[in-house]
Amino acid sequence: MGRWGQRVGRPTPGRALCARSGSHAGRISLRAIASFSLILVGLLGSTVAAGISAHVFLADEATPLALADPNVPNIYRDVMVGTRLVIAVTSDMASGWGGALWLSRANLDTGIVSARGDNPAYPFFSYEGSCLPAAGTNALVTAAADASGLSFHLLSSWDAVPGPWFILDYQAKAVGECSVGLYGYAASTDVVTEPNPDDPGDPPPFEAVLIQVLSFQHVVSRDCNADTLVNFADFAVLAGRWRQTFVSDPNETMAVDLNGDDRIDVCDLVLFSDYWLERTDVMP
Ligand SMILES: [Ca+2]
Ligand SMILES: [Ca+2]
Repeated sequence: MGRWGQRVGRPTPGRALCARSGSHAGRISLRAIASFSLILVGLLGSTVAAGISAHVFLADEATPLALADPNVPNIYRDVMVGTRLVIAVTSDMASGWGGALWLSRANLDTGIVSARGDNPAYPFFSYEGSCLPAAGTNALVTAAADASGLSFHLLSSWDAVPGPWFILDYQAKAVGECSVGLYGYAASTDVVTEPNPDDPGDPPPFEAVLIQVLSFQHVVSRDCNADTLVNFADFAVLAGRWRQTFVSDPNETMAVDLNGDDRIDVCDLVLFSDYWLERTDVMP
């Protein structure tokens, strides 16, 4: 049992998605998942609820990711490429609920969400490790990937109680912005809308109400030796190229020319220092 009390241990980030969602996306269509979820939500008598929210933590699952501006919610401070975060979906309700976390195709270029611990023995495929006890005995998390993006469908059970319901992993893949939307399924007879392949952006390819958008900004990693910690070993790499000039690669995810001016100097040292002793993940 981890901090959040999930029933299945945390797999390697990204493993669950890579290993499972691709194969299951072919067997379980987005339409089927959304329709099934909406049917269950209808039976459970719940629709979009104000009491659902997503919260972002560092990989230790305990430290909240700081906001860029304390007065502006959901827009987080810059994180280094490679940083693993945790998204917890919590509720103050004691009822069934259905919704989804969704990344558009464009956002998948920079960030990735993955779920934990699938249970192939369960009657319906579910990432059981992402379902926390408060979500109830029959909570489900399923994934679907298509041309529009990546969806993780979340469904709490009739015996859900207030508390943390779902936990998923997030990782910064490349420099740039990434937004993750939290949606609640809408109560409608027009249960599913077809995605528009010419418009990979909003809205998502299912009928839903937007609850929250988590906005991440990824910057070049200062962890030059990729041991998840920014410390003297990384400083030594920067110092070893001090005052050198060269042509920087703007696509490089670990570089010492942090401001991209083709020169290593005090400007890069200042940017390096911003992440001194920070980690991109928990201890390996
Ligand atoms: Ca390092
Ligand atoms: Ca520079």
